[in-house]
Amino acid sequence: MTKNISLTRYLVEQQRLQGHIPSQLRLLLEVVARACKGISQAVNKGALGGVLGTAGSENVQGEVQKKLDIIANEVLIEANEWGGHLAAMASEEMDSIYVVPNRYPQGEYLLLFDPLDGSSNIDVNVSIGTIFSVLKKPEGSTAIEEKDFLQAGSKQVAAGYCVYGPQTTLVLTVGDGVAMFTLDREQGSFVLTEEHVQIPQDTQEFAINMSNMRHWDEPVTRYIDECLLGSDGPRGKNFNMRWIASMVADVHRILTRGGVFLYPWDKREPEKPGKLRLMYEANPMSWLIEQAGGASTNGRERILDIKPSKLHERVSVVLGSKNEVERVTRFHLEQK
Ligand code: AHM
Ligand code: MG
Repeated sequence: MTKNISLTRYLVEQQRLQGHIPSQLRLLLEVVARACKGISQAVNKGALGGVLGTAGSENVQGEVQKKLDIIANEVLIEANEWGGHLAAMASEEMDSIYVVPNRYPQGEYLLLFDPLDGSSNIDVNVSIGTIFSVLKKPEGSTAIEEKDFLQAGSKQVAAGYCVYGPQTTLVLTVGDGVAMFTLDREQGSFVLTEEHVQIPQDTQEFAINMSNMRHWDEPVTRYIDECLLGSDGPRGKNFNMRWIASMVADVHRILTRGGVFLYPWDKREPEKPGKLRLMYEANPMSWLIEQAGGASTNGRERILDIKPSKLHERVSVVLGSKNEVERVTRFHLEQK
């Protein structure tokens, strides 16, 4: 374990030594981390804090909002709007973008987040998280509009998530590998616990919601069928399966010990490209995975190359250990 390096020190040193974290971005990341600490506290209180259950409203995607979805969204907005580092924010839980009010200075960055990912796990005390992505405001853009957010994931300048599990862990990339920080509750600060995270290229573990099997497309069925045949089949090895139904927790496991995660397009809603959101979930997670030596595609192309056409765009996701992602992608490209 690395010796007592706080997130603040890590960011200062990255700024000083590597020169790729401008001051505004450093402030932004510190503020996001502080907001995550606040969300972590609310999550930990659970029933004692009156934060469980539904809020009686729906988000733009027609999903029932939980109280914690709304609390986490408010915590992130309130923490970030006044610091002068942001021009605007976008959230999975808000219909349209949130431009920083005139009473505060406008910064150079755009922040996107899924404030509380894995909402179905809130009430059952299973890991959930916050996912975030940072883009630069386009040059010369003054009055920020939704179209300013529609940049490919390869343009991200920072991305990460915070998982609220047995430990609260913040995972971050600014384009120079992946670092993990564990929340020290006594100190109240995030401490560096893992640097230069790398995912093994091969794995024997897949994550997919098997209850959707009858709706899958042929390449996905082909891949999972092969895994299920185990050492008797073409893979010549046995596979294990995990599905937490919190993308943050599933991705965290993959960053920790490898694996492949799939939330593919399926025939339940053929007009939608997938369930997960490109800009709040797939882009930040794809960049983290690539930075750790893994791969991420929508089955056919690299997710980070997709140019979004709308803020709440959905996407099919295959990410994790490189050789497995390449295999699933090849199966899609071979599809007749
Ligand atoms: P949410 O952002 O509304 O919580 O939904 C996203 C979550 C992901 O975290 C997870 O991978 C997936 O939905 C689980 O979906 P399902 O319940 O269909 O298995
Ligand atoms: Mg989510």
